[in-house]
Amino acid sequence: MASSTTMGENHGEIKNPRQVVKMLLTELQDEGVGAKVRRSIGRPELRSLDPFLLLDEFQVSPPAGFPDHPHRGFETVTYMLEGAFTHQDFAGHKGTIQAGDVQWMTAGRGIVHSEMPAGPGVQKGLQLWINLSSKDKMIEPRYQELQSKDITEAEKDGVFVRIIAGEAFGARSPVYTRTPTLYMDFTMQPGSHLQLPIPENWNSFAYIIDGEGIFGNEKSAPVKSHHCIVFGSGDGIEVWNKSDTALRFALVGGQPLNEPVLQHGPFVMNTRAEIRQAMGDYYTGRNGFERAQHWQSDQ
Ligand code: FJE
Ligand code: FE
Repeated sequence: MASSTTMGENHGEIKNPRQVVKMLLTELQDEGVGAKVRRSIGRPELRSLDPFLLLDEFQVSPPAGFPDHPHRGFETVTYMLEGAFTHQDFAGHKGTIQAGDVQWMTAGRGIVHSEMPAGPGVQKGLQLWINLSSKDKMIEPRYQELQSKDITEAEKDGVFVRIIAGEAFGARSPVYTRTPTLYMDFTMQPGSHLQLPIPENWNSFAYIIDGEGIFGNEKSAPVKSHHCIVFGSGDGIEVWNKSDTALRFALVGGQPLNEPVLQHGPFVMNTRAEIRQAMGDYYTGRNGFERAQHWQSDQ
């Protein structure tokens, strides 16, 4: 084994690159109150990609936003691309995330919050929903918040990466992923080539933010912005930027939970009985939703 590698980790050599098995172009749809999102994971053609439930690229100008709403049974990861968003929750947790910042929110047994643009004009970002395993669905809520300056970055041969979760080019994110997940923001310069290992049994997808790239097979057609591509099985991914502008994309991978997924809007549980319980708990203020009844955000 090469001396620069960590024991047990594959740091580059891809023997069986994952191929693109699905591709879809996202379209703007209405969500929240007056907000617009481009949904990839979570739409009818791609209900979920275990453990992922949803990926929205959101673009929101005041007064639109996502006013007071609950979550139970999963995590939301908000990554700002442009502008800023303010959130407030029913336990008094507040904050504003700016371009490049990440809020990793483990809703667990229950969060009620608002997510609203923090300034005038269009505010943009990505929101990913990651399912929690049955044993973690009712844990205490938790936040992991990273400012842009605290996000691990690495660079290799014209490929720049911001590591939101997991490991790339020997660098690692400090984020704890309860459901094992990798989440990268890659920028590839023209002419660059990327190989990145992803554990064999994980599901993975990419969402193109800017530019165009060739994924999986060097001879395939380039994929442009606002497309989501799902990778098949293999030990990693290969990407080429053969265009004359930078390519930016989010890469997400995760270990499937292989459990039943019952979703009712913002409640994601394993059985219908647990969904009924979540709705009842929210309306009656129990089992983690105690503060829900008398709380209202001030935005
Ligand atoms: C939600 C409707 C919603 N995508 N992207 C129903 F709008 C939401 C929701 C969001 C959301 C929030 C942000 Cl900041 C970004 C989003 C949907 O808040 F959770 C349900 N259930
Ligand atoms: Fe939310």
